[in-house]
Amino acid sequence: MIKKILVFVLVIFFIGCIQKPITLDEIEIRDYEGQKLSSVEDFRENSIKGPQYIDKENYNLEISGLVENPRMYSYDEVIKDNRHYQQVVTLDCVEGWSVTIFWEGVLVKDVIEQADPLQNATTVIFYAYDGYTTSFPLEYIMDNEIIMAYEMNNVTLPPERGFPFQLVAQSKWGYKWIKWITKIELSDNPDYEGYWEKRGYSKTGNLNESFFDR
Ligand SMILES: Nc1nc2c(c(=O)[nH]1)N[C@H]1C(S)=C(S)[C@@H](COP(=O)(O)O)O[C@H]1N2
Ligand SMILES: [Mo]
Repeated sequence: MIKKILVFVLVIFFIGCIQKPITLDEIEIRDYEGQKLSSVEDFRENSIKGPQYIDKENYNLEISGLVENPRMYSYDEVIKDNRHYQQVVTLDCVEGWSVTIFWEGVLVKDVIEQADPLQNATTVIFYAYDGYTTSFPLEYIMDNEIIMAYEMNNVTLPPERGFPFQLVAQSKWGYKWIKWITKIELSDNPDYEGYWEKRGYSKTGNLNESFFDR
């Protein structure tokens, strides 16, 4: 009997020891399923106020506006409470450079749905730590698999690349790929204009269209 209990306790103990591996050194991957990737270093830093350094411990992501239950999430909550998605997507800047990266993130729609959007919400406005903003029709977020990335090429987003989250706005120009996201607001104003949109860039930001609309 004693022996059985001892074996039982030992088994439980060993199960407890089998945990997720701990990544010691984050090593960037440079190809994915045969496709060559760009490097985290290949970006040109041209953000409106330069790199932003966000402290993970004091960070909150706010979901507000036309929602039934406005929410605040910590960095860990965003990552732990949502399913993870990976995809290779190319970011094309209007300045003529591009980078192809293996992204990992959470679906924006999963994050928004927990706040229960109201019927009259038509628009999703993203805000960033540096004052940058951009917006999308709600359908773009809901009908596509749009992620907010926390890793690129298997490494945590560096501060320069938008830590904690950058929007992977597939099929949109780079200026729609907002970094350092702090707030997601649901709105009924389809005419909202973000930072570059106010300065004449197209509101849709579709890659297959010209980005300058006036
Ligand atoms: N918060 C914030 N996000 C931003 C920008 C910015 O200035 N501030 N620049 C945008 C532009 S114009 C591009 S091309 C991409 C480039 O990403 P990178 O700065 O990581 O290269 O970020 C976008 N996201
Ligand atoms: Mo850009």
